[in-house]
Amino acid sequence: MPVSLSPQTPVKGGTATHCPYCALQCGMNVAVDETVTITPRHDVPANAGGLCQKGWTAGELLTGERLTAPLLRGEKVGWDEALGFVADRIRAVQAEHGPDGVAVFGGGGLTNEKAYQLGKFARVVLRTSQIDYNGRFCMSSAAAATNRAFGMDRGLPFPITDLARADAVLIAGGNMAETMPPFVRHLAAMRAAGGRLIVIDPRVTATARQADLHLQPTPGTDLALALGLLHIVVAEGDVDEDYVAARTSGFDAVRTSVAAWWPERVERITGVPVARMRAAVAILVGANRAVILTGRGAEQHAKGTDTVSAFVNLALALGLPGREGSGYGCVTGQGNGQGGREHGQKADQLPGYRRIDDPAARAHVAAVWGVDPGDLPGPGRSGYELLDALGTGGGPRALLLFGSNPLVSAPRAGHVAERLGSLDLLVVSDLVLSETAAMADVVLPTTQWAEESGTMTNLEGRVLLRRQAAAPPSGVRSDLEILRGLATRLRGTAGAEGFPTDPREVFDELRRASAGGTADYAGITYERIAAETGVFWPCPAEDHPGTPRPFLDGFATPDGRARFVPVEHRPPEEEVDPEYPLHLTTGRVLAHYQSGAQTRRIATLNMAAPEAFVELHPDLAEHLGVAPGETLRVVSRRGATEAPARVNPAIRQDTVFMPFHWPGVNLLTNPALDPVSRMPEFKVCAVRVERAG
Ligand SMILES: Nc1nc2c(c(=O)[nH]1)N[C@H]1C(S)=C(S)[C@@H](COP(=O)(O)OP(=O)(O)OC[C@H]3O[C@@H](n4cnc5c(=O)[nH]c(N)nc54)[C@H](O)[C@@H]3O)O[C@H]1N2
Ligand SMILES: Nc1nc2c(c(=O)[nH]1)N[C@H]1C(S)=C(S)[C@@H](COP(=O)(O)OP(=O)(O)OC[C@H]3O[C@@H](n4cnc5c(=O)[nH]c(N)nc54)[C@H](O)[C@@H]3O)O[C@H]1N2
Ligand code: SF4
Ligand SMILES: [Mo]
Repeated sequence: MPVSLSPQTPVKGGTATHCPYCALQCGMNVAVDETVTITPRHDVPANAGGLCQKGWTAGELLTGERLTAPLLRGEKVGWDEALGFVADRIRAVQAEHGPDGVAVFGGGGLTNEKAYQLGKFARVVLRTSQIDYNGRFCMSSAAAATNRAFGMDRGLPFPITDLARADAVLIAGGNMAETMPPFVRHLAAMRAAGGRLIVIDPRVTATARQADLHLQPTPGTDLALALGLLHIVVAEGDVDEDYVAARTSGFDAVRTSVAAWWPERVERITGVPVARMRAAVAILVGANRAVILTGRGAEQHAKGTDTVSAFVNLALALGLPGREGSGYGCVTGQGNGQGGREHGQKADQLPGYRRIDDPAARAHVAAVWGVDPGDLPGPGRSGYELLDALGTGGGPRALLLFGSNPLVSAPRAGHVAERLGSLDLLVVSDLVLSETAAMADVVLPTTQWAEESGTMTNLEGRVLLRRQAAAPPSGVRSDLEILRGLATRLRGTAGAEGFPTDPREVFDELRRASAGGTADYAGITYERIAAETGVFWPCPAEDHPGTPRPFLDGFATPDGRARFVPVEHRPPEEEVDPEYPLHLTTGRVLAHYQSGAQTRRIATLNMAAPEAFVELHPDLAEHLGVAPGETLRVVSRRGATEAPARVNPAIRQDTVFMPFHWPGVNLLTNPALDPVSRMPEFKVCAVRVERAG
């Protein structure tokens, strides 16, 4: 039976769909008449009847402030004029600078269909290698480390409901109580059944407060901590030798490399007492089933990939990955952070998680696209390197941006603003006039979330159907329509044929393009997703059940064994010194999402969290002579920003924390990049804090 995607479908309580925001992709019903009513779905295991504040208020996105006409240098124009202008300028830039003169930047919030089409548009219509996306700032370190260990990057390689069955869960650098509140239900169920939670975070977060054991390291020292935990496991004879022998390779080098990381040395680097490290190991070793998770706190560092490898090594030594109820997982962040990193908006990637430098992958995808493999460009620059190159000598002169607000969210944002400002052409497709859209030559107003249909792959690797629940306002077009409009103007009607606007048609092509790849969606259909409440990839055929736990029988490496990777600790790129004596770390609060472009326009959320703040310890506040609420100036080598003080004993004395949902904090952050993943060091840089004025 065909699945209805129409907003008119009379579904009791509204249309069954999913949240516009994070990777939990909570199921919700959206009912639209004069008002929008949102109720949680109970049939989606990730949230099972729960929603957070952002989900409950998401209806305001549909009724609130919104772009409804294209803007050309700030003036409202018709679509024909806007798209014609963009196409003319693209032609002119490429005539002068070649195909790579035009770049594309995407986002992990885009549906699979959009992410796929954006990658295809870049390679087939623009023929540019210069495409990357904001997932580079998000999941790239975890992805790089799990690819090298398991041969596959599927955030959680098990259903989220497995957490409730664990005897122990360790979370390194994740604050789910604020970033994915319904996630905590699974942890609470685990604890209610006697399981224990360990949290590693420099702050006593809402999540850490629910933990049985909290380790509070100096920012940027998780790698040493993970090496120290593995040292203890080895020293105590607690390595699962049978598992290591049967299912892994490379342990000897790791065993040798952790020998030097005795606990007292690790305590000196991390500030975590030896007794707490031993307690953490005792909980993990004593557990029948255990799960180790990492979040951005451990990953967003210039050594994020090695840090994740160190936690994966720990999980492997304990025999966890590929065992039912146990494992290692990275907690994906953006709504389609998982699917968005599989289908080709990444600089080195083709659909199905294929590598763009692999001749077989190029041949397969080129055949689906009806082009010559030799015409596909090679790998381009990574996210920050792309932004950094804009408008420079050999860099792109034009940028098309879909689904990101880098003026607020990119590191060293002052420099990024300069680079964006030096372009010959900046085009932004968005629903709202984000800070980045406000500086664009052309703004294209697009449909959002509940106004269109498409698939999203949640943090479990479960492909979901986000159904249209409302009619879009007149004047806006979907990203798929925008891409077709540009393809028509740049390649003629024949060239635009490969750019349909019906998401289902795009998905059917994505299935073929991904077939045989790591992220194989060939057997997934809209009908199956609807009937089965999501299908786990890989799913190579329509009669294949999907793969909730891909590593049970073997890992996705050539020999089926997981690979230990020896790694060494190194300090953050920027260490504190007398001039910049404090660590700045950054992250999220419950009420706002990312750069805040969407949530700062929602009244209820603004009331809950009206402005940025600087969280600092009472002792530090006293030392600086700062009163709660007083405006502080925070200065790094790259910039300065001001925000009120929030004095809180829940943070280390040597560290201050700021959320990045408002412009400001990223003026300070360090764009030092991880050598493998090209992830910027969002989570630690050196600052000084002064009283403003
Ligand atoms: N409310 C809300 N929820 C969101 C989002 C949002 O913007 N707002 N965004 C979504 C997205 S895209 C993502 S990626 C996820 C992110 O989800 P999380 O990873 O949970 O979020 P963060 O707040 O960035 O970082 C988590 C924690 O890392 C800690 N931390 C900082 N430095 C370090 C360090 O050096 N080591 C360790 N161990 N911890 C450190 C911080 O104190 C923070 O509590 O959230 C998703 N959900
Ligand atoms: N200091 C610091 N900086 C960080 C982080 C941190 O922890 N600390 N975290 C990083 C992380 S993990 C992430 S994921 C990034 C996220 O940061 P951004 O990439 O800026 O993400 P958003 O704010 O979600 O921006 C999405 C934009 O796309 C628009 N949009 C939403 N849906 C669609 C759509 O379907 N089509 C189009 N065309 N537009 C759409 C929204 O309105 C919004 O303007 O920030 C990173 N920056
Ligand atoms: S936890 Fe994430 S998906 Fe669920 S309601 Fe909140 S923002 Fe939406
Ligand atoms: Mo993210």
